[in-house]
Amino acid sequence: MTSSVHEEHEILIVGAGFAGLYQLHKLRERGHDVHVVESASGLGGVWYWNCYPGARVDTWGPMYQFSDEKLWRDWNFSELYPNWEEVRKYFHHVDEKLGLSRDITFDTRVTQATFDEGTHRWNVVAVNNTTGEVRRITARYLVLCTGFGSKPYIPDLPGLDTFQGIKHHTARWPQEGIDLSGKRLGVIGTGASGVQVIQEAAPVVDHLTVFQRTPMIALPMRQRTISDAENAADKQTYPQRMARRNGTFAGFDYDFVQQSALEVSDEERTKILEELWEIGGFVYWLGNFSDVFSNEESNRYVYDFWRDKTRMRIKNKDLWDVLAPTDPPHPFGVKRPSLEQRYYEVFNQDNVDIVTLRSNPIERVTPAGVVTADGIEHRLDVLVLATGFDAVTGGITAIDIRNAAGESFADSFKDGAHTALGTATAGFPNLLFVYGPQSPSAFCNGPTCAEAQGEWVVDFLDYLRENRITRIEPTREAEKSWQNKIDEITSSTLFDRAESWYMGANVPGKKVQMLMYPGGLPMFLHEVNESAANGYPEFVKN
Ligand code: N01
Repeated sequence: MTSSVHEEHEILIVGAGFAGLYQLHKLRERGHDVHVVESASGLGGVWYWNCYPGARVDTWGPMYQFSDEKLWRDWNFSELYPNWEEVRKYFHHVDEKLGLSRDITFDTRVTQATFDEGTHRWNVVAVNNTTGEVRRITARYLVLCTGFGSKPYIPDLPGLDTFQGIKHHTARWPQEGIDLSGKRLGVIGTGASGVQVIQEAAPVVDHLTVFQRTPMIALPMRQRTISDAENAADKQTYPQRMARRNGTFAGFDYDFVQQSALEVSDEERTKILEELWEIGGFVYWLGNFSDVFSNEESNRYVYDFWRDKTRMRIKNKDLWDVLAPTDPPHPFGVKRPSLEQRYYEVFNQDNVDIVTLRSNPIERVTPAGVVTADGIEHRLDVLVLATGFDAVTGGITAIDIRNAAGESFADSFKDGAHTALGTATAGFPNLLFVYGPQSPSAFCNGPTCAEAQGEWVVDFLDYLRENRITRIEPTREAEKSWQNKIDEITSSTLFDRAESWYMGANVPGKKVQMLMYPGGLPMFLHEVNESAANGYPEFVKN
């Protein structure tokens, strides 16, 4: 019989990524009784799970950190865009400085949470992944920091289970790694994960088959190593750059060009695009013209520039329309671009094939490989499912959360996510999210949002303690008002013109809706801070 442990805490956090760790540290600092449950064996959230070959950060390292000088002063990333191993070391460094692990239960998944109206507390069940030991934890508040990419999406491909080779989703890659050298590799999916696996594996495999449904608009990363001396000099700029993060749309140390692409002459536009391109990284996306996401004509200029630059790298002209089509597959940047180092050169290799699934879909997976509609069996030793996530909501709805009436949280999200201020859902008291649905989450640099929204949640929990409030729940009106704001902003953009995970459109049957708050971090902070200043009127408090 599996043993069972009972614990009681004031606040229980689920997830030990940037968001959960910030909550733990700040709440502990302010004297709250707080504990974290994490399904992985270590810190880092996505950086624990995503250890596939080539996994690395798409944000430059100096800004992909907590802003506390105590943490960055003696931490150096060795590359501008650190790989997953170095990010894990960073979390280890944070843990050494702050002693976070002592309040975290690892290897344990929260499976159930039921609210008790008698005690105004959650009764939580968490199960150890290996021993099956059950922990029963009661907590006044449940703070879900499950991230936007914690539930992998695996398409329902006929025969997938029959494959006899090695098969993994990128976010469930074995911790011990897989030697891909000399293997026949197939990769389904060309999102950020697919691009990274493809460019990393192509030089070592015997043969690579890329199964592409939609071409990725991948941008040059311009990776480079950073010496300790350069890091030291760069740190002079950290305080000012860190401080800037909360004032920019996506929580970076740069923002959009404050001009429309249509306001400038052709020469000036090309010059600006060229400059952004040379800087590299997401600057060409989130530092581009101010109307890149709202004006189709501006967006097209940005796309065409990318297309022409990219085509120059692809030797086989037959692949131009496959990888960098004449007309955009969707407006530029409304599906998340990825950063690449040698992605397009991969397709100049003789041992690499690309299958275009829109014209030649996968019919079935066999024990030996993948059969496409043209009848060809692509024989494989390793099949990588780089097929993404039930993003933003999947990590939350995977937990069996019930209110006192027995209503399920997952059911309440069936017709779409609904929150007040991207922080809580009506019908489910004392439940808060950080970096979750209808917050800036995936539109924002992770550490920035973990701190900015996280600070607001910590202040809110302080307020509740000071005012001896034991139960809070947002009103339906507050949810409607938040939804209206999201809809209004979304309708002024091009985001609904792509079948993206931003819109929940990548998972069959999932409600199509904008899953993030799309107004940018400063506008979001303005909204939530106004609520705080007015005593959180979106919530009923008892
Ligand atoms: O997932 P995705 P991801 N048949 O959903 C294809 C973050 N991230 O793991 O575009 C065939 O973007 C799908 O095709 P289509 C980052 O925010 C960050 O790559 O839907 N193909 C697509 O090509 C990122 O955006 C980092 O037509 C199918 C791919 O699978 C987010 O995580 C690194 C299919 C899925 O792409 C998700 O990225 C990695 C099917 N049935 C990830 N179903 C860094 O910052 C799906 N696809 C380092």
